[in-house]
Amino acid sequence: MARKSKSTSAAALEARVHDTVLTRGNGGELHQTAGEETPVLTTAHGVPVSDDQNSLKAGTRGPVLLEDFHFREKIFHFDHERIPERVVHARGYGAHGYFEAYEGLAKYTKADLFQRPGEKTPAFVRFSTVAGSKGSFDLARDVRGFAVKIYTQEGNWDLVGNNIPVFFIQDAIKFPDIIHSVKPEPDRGFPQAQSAHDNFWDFISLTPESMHMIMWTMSDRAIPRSFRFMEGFGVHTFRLLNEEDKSTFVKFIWKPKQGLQSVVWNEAVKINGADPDFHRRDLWNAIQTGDYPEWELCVQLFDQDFADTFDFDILDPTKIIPEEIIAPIPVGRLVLDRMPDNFFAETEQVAFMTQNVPPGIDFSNDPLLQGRNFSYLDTQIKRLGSTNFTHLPINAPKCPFHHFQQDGHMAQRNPVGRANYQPNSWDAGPREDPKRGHRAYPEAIEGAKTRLRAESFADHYSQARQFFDSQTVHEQKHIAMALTFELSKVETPVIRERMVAHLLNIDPGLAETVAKKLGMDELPEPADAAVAPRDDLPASDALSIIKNGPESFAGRKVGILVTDGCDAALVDQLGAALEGEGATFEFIAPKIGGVTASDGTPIIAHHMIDGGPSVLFDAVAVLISEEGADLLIGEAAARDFVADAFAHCKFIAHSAAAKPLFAKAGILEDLDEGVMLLEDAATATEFVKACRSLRLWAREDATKL
Ligand code: HDE
Repeated sequence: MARKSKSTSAAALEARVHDTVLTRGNGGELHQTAGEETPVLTTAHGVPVSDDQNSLKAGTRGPVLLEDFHFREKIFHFDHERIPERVVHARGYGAHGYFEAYEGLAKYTKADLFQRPGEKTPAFVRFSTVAGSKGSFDLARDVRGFAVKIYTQEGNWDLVGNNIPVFFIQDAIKFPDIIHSVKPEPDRGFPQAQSAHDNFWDFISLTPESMHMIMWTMSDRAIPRSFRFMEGFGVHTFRLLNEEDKSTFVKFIWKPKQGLQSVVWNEAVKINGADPDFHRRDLWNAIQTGDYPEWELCVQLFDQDFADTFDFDILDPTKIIPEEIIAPIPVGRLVLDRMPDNFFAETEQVAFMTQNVPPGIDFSNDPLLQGRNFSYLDTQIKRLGSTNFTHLPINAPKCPFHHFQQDGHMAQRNPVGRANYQPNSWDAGPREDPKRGHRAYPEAIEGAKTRLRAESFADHYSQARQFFDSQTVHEQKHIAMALTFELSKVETPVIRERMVAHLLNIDPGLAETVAKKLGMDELPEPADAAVAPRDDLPASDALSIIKNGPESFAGRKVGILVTDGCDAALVDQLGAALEGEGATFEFIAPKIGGVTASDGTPIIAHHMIDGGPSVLFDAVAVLISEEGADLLIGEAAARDFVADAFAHCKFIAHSAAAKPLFAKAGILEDLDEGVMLLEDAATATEFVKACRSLRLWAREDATKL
């Protein structure tokens, strides 16, 4: 005899219309059928559905009938759920918030959002990696996208930036090439989300203009600890226009109130395995717990006279203007305080476009920016499938808007009335406003039509060297290690050599270290330089992450390893000290069921040890009992927990009983002032204070390159 699945038992079906009935499903989970409170399941056309567990068949064991319109519609829609992922920046994570202007910028720009200090304008931000597919891991070595949409009262302003202020190429015509080179190689379909392969380094080694950007992507900027701890840059020079149409050049920078912080490469590799969603989980947790991340929008303002005297071309997107030359001025703040209700509807369907600028903001002739202004519109049609992507709530302006664009796939707003053109005789519909409308800066342009690159774009090494010179010793070491790692994955020796030839123009010491680590017998000749690299550009502190860390440990997270019998008072004292600082903590225990502390209180674990490795935390505490230590010394994950925290230069608090675990993990002999014994509230506070510097970098000195 045929059996019905349990969830569609006769009782449940009978109760469907009037009662809410809970029945046990096949997996033992609770299923709910519709009652007075619960809405009735319908088809997309609104027809109520009687059974969503079984398809319509001829006989209980017979074939499924084509007539089953509910089944067909459900599968049809499912088959079409995916849209093309973004060709770049496919993996991203977004949040809502607001922008609040400070005083001061109104004299430079008539842009509406800067006119009323203190007023809040809604905003949506999407952070992303560039190279990886949508399902790739968060901690790839990569540039991070930092795209901001501000829904101003004069239209949407999209500042589609990155966490690095320069770019690989000077002309948009090279964009498909650089991206093809970094994406999986076309014959083999790998590697995913990585630049460490021949094609990428082949292209880079043949493209000297990339060298400045390469210094940034090989630095720890490309492995941020959190989206919350990175800067954002508009990259290009833009223009501001005031009421008199006076133009001021501007570069935009987002500075995180939380300070800068990155991970180290060995940590990144492990985080990708332990939690591929590390960055999105971090943003989700911070916003859900009310710890809203905040950035200040800063502007570097300058005029044509400065542009004419600046050592580099302000239209060249491979150059920065050091903050020591033009100080960034804070002109507003961005706060992220709400996660989207639905990832697809908002984060996936949001369409950022560089060409979305309100009156008062205008473009410069940066050839990368000009190319982007075409690409971003074009790509939305491919991705979102219709010219009407502006009808989606996440993309629609929040100010009144009127135009005669009509029809097309999935149009949701259609013109009413007779007039759908202008001028018309019906005195109907919107008209342009020469004063209020967006006007381009009337720059006088003349010149021969050519495909030449300006000579002022020719210096490819000086700022790369300046960036390297501006790093701390430890950061310089990380750059050398990153280059060595990446080039070690390159199988073609000549590509490695070409790269070392470029490095010789940036920093001979760096070139020698990398060549030695790669096992090259001799150094190549330095690469031909179109313009001799300068060595007189002063170091800029703003370029270092370590010099721009946080002032407190707020917003950071400690992993506390506990076992049965752990000292309850110590756990409480550490918890209180962390909360006092605005930091959070999670418990890691041998079993997910948790442990019982010395005073008999239960501690609920967030992770078991394999699920909560120390790489997921900014600092760790090992507050275990003697019996706990006996148990943990036999566990590889527990030994890794402390060995990794130590190797990654993290601060480690511990109970006296933790020593045998340190011994087994091979770090007992090397313990330093960053490994701190917790005895009471005072030592807990000392530990949290020490954590403010995030890492004890001196520990790294023991690691020889
Ligand atoms: Fe993009 N870029 N890009 N890009 N870009 C895209 O647009 C492009 C560049 C950036 O979270 C695409 O909607 C060209 C620089 C971000 O949705 C596409 C060039 C900077 C995002 C595109 C550049 C960026 C994108 C793919 C060279 C930093 C993600 C999907 C001229 C200033 C936005 C999309 C989001 C996305 C083109 C270079 C930032 C194909 C042609 C420089 C943050 O239109």
